[in-house]
Amino acid sequence: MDKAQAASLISNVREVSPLVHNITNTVVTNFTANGLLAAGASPVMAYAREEVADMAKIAGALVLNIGTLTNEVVEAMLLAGKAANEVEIPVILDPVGAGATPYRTATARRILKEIDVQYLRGNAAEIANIAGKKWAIKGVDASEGPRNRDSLASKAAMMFGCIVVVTGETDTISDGATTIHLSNGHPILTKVTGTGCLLSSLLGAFAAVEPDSLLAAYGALAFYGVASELAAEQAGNRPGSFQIELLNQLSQVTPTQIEENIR
Ligand code: ATP
Ligand code: TZP
Ligand code: MG
Ligand code: MG
Repeated sequence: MDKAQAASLISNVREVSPLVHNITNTVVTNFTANGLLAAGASPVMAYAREEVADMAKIAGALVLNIGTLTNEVVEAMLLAGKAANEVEIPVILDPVGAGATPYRTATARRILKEIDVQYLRGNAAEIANIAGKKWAIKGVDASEGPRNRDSLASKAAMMFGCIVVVTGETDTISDGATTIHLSNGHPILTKVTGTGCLLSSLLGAFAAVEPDSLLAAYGALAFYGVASELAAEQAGNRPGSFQIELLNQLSQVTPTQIEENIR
């Protein structure tokens, strides 16, 4: 993967300012909107069955996040997803808490079956549970295991016909044939809720401006990982300060800083 090309994608996001339609959870709505704005994208949250198809059709990407599901939200996601597929914009699924309850697992699988999803982004336990493997999950937080994330990501990618992004201390991106790793980021990301959800929405912004799916994912993860490292440096071991500083760094980090720090 070309590091300079991946690092330059944030400039496209800032220039194009793609509209990202999010149907997300009630915990992270405000943080996600602020994170997208900081990165230069244009966020909208729209949930009503009466409008989701129309909104998806004018967006550059659609992000579906199952963090606080209800049946009404599931219906809205399916309507929006079908509209997004019609106009061929990328659909990102964040299967928050899949495996914690049968409802979450079944809903994630249903969306993958009924909608053409371009990216599935979650922690290892969420991806494993959707793919039919038992992997402990505590609510929405992954429990780390020694198991093979490469094989998990590539098998899930083949199973669902999409790009799978498994995040954690190391991030793994796979389309089933090619598997890429990044080790940017900082442990303090796990101390602020919604940092995974925001990453999924940023993936939408990058996919909206870059048709090469693997490159868009690599660019989004590098951007987020490097920005979070800079934010952690500024904030010290203080999650409250980190949350604010992450927004600052998402708006400030340059392609050169990203390229020099991709790991
Ligand atoms: P979880 O609920 O398990 O925290 P999540 O949906 O919040 O999952 P994460 O896996 O935490 O998503 O990923 C969000 C971001 O945090 C990614 O950029 C990832 O690289 C980073 N990250 C997560 N854990 C670590 C860690 N231990 N060290 C460095 N970066 C991390
Ligand atoms: N509960 C339901 S959704 C949610 C919580 C705590 C937010 C999860 O955010 P993330 O980004 O997966 O940590
Ligand atoms: Mg996290
Ligand atoms: Mg998550």
